[in-house]
Amino acid sequence: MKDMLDAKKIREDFPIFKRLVKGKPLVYLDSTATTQRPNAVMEAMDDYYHNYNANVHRGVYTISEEATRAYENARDKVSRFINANRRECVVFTRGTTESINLVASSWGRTNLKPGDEILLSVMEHHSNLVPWQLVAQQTGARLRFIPLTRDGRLDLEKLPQLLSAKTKIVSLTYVSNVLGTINPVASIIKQAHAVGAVVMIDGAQAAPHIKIDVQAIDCDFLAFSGHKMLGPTGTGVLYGKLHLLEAMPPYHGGGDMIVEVQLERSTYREPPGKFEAGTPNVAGVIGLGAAIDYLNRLGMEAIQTHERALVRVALDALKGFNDIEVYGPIPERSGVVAFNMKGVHPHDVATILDDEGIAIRAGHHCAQPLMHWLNVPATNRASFYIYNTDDDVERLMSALRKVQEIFAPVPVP
Ligand code: 7TS
Repeated sequence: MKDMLDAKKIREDFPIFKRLVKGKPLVYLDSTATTQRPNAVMEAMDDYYHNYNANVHRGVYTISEEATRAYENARDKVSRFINANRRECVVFTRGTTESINLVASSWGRTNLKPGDEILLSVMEHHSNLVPWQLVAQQTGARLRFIPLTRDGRLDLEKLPQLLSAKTKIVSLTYVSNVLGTINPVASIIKQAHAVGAVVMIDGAQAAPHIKIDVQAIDCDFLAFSGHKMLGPTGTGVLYGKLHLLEAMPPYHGGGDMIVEVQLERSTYREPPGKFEAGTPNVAGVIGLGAAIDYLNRLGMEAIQTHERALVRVALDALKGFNDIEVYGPIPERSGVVAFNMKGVHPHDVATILDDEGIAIRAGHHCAQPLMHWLNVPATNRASFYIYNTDDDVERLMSALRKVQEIFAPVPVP
């Protein structure tokens, strides 16, 4: 059945759930940082290393051809996964961070000049802020920011004032890694295109959780990471519209990205080869292809339904705590719940939860400007994915009750 996930059965595909942490079964609630990996992904990588390990795009011998085919086959899988119109629009990178840096450096340094504006938002992850700060310093372009509403959405009433002929690029997250907000990117992209701006979407928290259709939303660039969607670390994707990729200079120089090299100058391959200098993460990309197969078997709609159900249960249960504040829109959000317990530092909460075998993240979640906006130094964050169950939510809640007991004020005699 494609519309319901059987999380208990899914867990059998993930060897990590066999282990104990502090003598208790692991409750993993930090998939926003990185997901766990199913056997199918590790087996696909093992198969490459065991049976056809060779470099790609260069050998004329059998195993190199097999490796090249598997690597390029993964590009087809990614391309279909996001509904790209051409496989050449898919560039393999090390992750979202590298994909955004690639666009900021290559597109940004070529197209931005003093007086131009780069529009971001207050809810961005550092990896969609710092690369633009760097390129703004280098080009003289100015950074502007979409503010947030009180419940943690983009304040889109301000968008018309922020967009103008000066806006050259808008770069926004599809889904917030802290608030869980799912931004209405298609409509924002339409408005940005109307003033002639190019739009980059940070899809790190979208690709694992919701169906992305790059043609439907009409983004110019999209970045995401393999390790947040069951794939290996060190893998990622940059999707770009072909005419933009063709016009951009290479980001890294080296082997495999050239047509001809002379001592003083070189000519480059067409995209995506132009952006994939050096030996790529062949095993990782093959693993990412296997991760996409796994997600497709489950179905992205079923994944989103499952996460929404878990989040609803978690939000309802948290209402029972009068000392817990939850951040972000309620109820529609992706599988993330950030919260604080009054008077208890998030690191203390996370440490006590760890004693119960429960992994949540505590900190600023690489979103310090968002923390300033929330007026907190840090939050706790539980995030849910395909392998989480109602039991996990229940264990989280009983561990939070334990935190309450530990931090309960001592009665004055
Ligand atoms: N953008 C968003 C929205 C993210 O959530 C993250 C990582 C990144 C970009 C960077 O991805 P990377 O794979 O290149 O590192 N987010 C988190 C997080 O929330 N906790 O740890 C990493």
